[in-house]
Amino acid sequence: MITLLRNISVCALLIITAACHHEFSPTPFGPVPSERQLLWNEIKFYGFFHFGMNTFTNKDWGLGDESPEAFNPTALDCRQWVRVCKDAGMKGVILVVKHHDGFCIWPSAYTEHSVKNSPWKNGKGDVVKELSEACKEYGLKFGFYLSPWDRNHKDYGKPEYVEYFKNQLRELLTNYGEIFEVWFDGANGGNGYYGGAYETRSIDSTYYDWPNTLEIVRKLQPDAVVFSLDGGDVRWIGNETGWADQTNWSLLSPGSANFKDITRGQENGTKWMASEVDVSIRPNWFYHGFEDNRVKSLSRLLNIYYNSIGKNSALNLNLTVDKRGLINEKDIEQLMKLSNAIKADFSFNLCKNSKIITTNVRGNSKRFRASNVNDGDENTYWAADDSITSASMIIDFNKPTKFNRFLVQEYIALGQRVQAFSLEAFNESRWREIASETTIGDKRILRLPDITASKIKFSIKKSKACPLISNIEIYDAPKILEAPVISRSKEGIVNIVPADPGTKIYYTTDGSDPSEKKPEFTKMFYFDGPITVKAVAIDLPSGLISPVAENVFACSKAKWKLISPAPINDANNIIDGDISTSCFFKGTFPIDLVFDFGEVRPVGGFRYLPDPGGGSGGIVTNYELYVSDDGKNWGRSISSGEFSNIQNNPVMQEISFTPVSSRFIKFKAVSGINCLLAGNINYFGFSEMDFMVK
Ligand code: FUL
Repeated sequence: MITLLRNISVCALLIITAACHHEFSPTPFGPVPSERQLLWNEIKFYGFFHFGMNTFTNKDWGLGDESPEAFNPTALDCRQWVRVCKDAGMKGVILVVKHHDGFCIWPSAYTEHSVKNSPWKNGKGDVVKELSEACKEYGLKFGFYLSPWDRNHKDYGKPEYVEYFKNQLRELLTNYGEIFEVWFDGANGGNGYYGGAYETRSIDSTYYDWPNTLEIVRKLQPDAVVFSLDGGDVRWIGNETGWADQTNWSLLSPGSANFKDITRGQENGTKWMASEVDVSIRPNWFYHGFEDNRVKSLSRLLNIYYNSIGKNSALNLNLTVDKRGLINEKDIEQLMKLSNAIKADFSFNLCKNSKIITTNVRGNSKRFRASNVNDGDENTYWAADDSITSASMIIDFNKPTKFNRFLVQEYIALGQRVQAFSLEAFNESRWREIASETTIGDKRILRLPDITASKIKFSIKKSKACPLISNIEIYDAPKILEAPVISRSKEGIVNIVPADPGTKIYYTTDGSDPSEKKPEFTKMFYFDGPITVKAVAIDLPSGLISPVAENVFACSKAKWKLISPAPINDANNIIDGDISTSCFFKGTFPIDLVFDFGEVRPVGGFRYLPDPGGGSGGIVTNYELYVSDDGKNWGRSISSGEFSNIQNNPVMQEISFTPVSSRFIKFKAVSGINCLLAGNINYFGFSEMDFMVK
């Protein structure tokens, strides 16, 4: 009898507990991630590979008329690519299998424009196969980028091409094992070869039949996310420079979202669409030897890491594979610096042994206790009661502790909730606010100045529903120094500015590496001719050294003048060697910029940097260049072309050609984009024009 009663009461208790658990469990709020979005979320940091026809033609966008004969890597080794990614802490890779030029790096059954007609492995090679197998071997996820825009295909713009595109998609989704992400580029339509037509073809948003095209992915690879704003699961962050906004909602109403919404997400978005930051380790996406000295520095890469992964985004970092078919050594060197710095920054979690005290625990239940935020398990979380939309917790170190990183995560399976949070540090018997922020999302990492405190207060100021926090980590990351900035004015005055105050600068002008043993830079100097300046910043007390900064200057621009057209502001801004100033013009395309070098000089190339306002400043996409001895009679153009991906990636464009001697030069901006229309007047913004004058 007693046993029976005991059993009955145990049962009752179990029922009550179960009921309570049910009652206590927070319900999802707003759109939540799907199963495949949650799987993708775990991958977070992955490598992007742009390798194809452009690698061999030295372009970033091919026109589509390139010959498959050109594709011939001499030592391709996809296992090297995957090993590098794995060593760097990446969990997956995305391969560009067909870029806008239409060349397929797998032997597609639907075209002759592929590796099968290249000399590489006598036409028997398949890069997609080699890379997907290497991924399997090393345990990394594999995904692909397939450009919808195809400048090679004769039917591009017609329904036949869409069938071709779908067939290729099926091929890729069927023959290469598990796929984690399918990347569809938004760059679509324009001029191209198109089977010999050499014309401009535009398409509208319905052209690719996205609902049915996406259905192919859903059916063949249900766990793969699609990177696309047209019905996809993951959204582009809106730039190719490597940053997400401070405020970043993983929600979007895709149909009605404007550019700003794409960057920041939408607080009341109707669909879960977390962001991916895609950025290249070099200025452009494909390998170009002339960029070997422009691989991003450690400090830039770290900024990218904190501005993507630290701001509720994934990071898809592009590495360039050179003509050998190997990731270039320069890329590996910088990537490894990044990976070591990440390891060092997150080496010891100061939160581990601290006590966590909170003002509210949901239903006073152990299941939602505050210590869930530092139990190392992202599936447990601290939750407040349903009525609570602001709450705080104290992380007690028990002794003064120095830190400079704060990492926090929401339990996103039940929705993104937090709208505002702050941090306070307790030191010398008072609380002081050290950060006031907006969204958290899956992961937010704050980079703070060095702070010493015995306690930290983390307060959620505003939340759409009761906050659910799964993880908090605190670190004391080592310092790194940034490279100094070297510039030369139009008049030939060289200046070097340290990025970190208090550091000393040492420099060279003979090409050798700068160090403490070389001259210290104490004041600006004049140098008129061609010169290479290298510099480092050194923090003498700690011995920390910055990366080497290098700037190669041609002849000074002291005698240069912009002759026409008359700009809206100071004409010197376009040639002052200072990229922080811009020169604006009014007009319509084509617009001719005529420069006078003041004397006849050999010119071997030019650089063009649009105003960073980009969208509002007007960007030139196609140009022609002419020279003249008198500024009146211009011969045939000595160089012409397109700045292919400049809209998404408005970096310095650098063009070289066989040197010609001349006194006057005309840069004809043939066409462009994003020129702010005021009435029917366009504005063009040039940050800098530079000619390689010897
Ligand atoms: C852009 C393309 O136009 C670039 O060439 C590059 O592939 C980048 C990832 O996406 O839209």
